[in-house]
Amino acid sequence: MIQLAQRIIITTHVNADPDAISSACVMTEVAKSLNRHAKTRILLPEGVSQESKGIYEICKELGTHITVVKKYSDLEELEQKLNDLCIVVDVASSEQLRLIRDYIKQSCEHILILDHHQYQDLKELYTGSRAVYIGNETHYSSTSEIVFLILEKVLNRISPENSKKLVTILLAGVLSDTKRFQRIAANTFHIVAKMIDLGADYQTALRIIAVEKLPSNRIAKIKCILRHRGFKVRIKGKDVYIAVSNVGAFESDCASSLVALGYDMAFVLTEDEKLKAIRLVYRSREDVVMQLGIDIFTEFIKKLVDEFGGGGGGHRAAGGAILRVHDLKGVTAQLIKAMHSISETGIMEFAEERISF
Ligand SMILES: [Mn+2]
Repeated sequence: MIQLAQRIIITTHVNADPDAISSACVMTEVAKSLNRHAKTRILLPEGVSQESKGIYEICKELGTHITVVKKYSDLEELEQKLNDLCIVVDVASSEQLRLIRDYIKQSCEHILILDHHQYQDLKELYTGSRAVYIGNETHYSSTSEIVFLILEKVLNRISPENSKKLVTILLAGVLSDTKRFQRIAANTFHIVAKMIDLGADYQTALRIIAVEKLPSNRIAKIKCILRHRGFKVRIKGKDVYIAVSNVGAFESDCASSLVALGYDMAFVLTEDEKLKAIRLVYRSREDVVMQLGIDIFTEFIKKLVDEFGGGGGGHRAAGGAILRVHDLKGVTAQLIKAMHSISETGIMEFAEERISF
């Protein structure tokens, strides 16, 4: 099919993650190695995720034609001709094609679907027996593994230098989808070993998907830790550690850092100058909240919303609110009051001396 095609489209889900972009990029090279004459291009609905930027650059360096579709008019640059073949990778539901969903439905004569998700809804693509599916969620933990097995067959047609790049980005795709091998399928390690044998560079793969946090994010977290107050309360006979802090931005990273530090719950306040209000986020250890059988939203957030106005949302263990008051002290005082009312033995605040010079 690839050999006979004149126009080939390769596409994936919105906000392509490393597994999606690597699979699309490698399938493009597979198609090009089999058919130099076809017009082969990648269509990306809405672009790529932060983690995928490095892979996107490598893919561009390989000379791949990539069109990012952010609005319908971006599709106009494609001639209104039929595509002989569309290869849809890492897509579990046609909804995930977002803006290009109709284009794929209408312009593709044949569709090859490569995917590893357990639950799929791709009925729309199968009309008139034009679609073929390759994948199996118990065998493969990522689409990159499936694509690797296809790439292997044509490696003799690709330069050794490019082969190494392609297997490395596929390895990055596997690393990302398995959360660095925390969840794998039957064939994952076998395929990864073959990738390494063929020149995949593990360190490079790890590095290209590492997201560099902005320096401002780091500063926000440091301020959050320096400003925080720590409390111990007693709920259902158990000691529970609660942190309260405030920061100008990155409040959810701040709250997660406090939980990572050892607190069971963290509340972080931010003054919103535009809204003249206080934004609040809360994060907690899911296991502790479950054990205690409490709901942070009802025990804390709802009380604050009743007091100050505003609204909030989230789950029993994580969420946020906007409070219609421009008063950090007032909100903090109210939070401490809520701790008092939930605690069986009053509250204890941690206090440590600082070394003074
Ligand atoms: Mn995937």
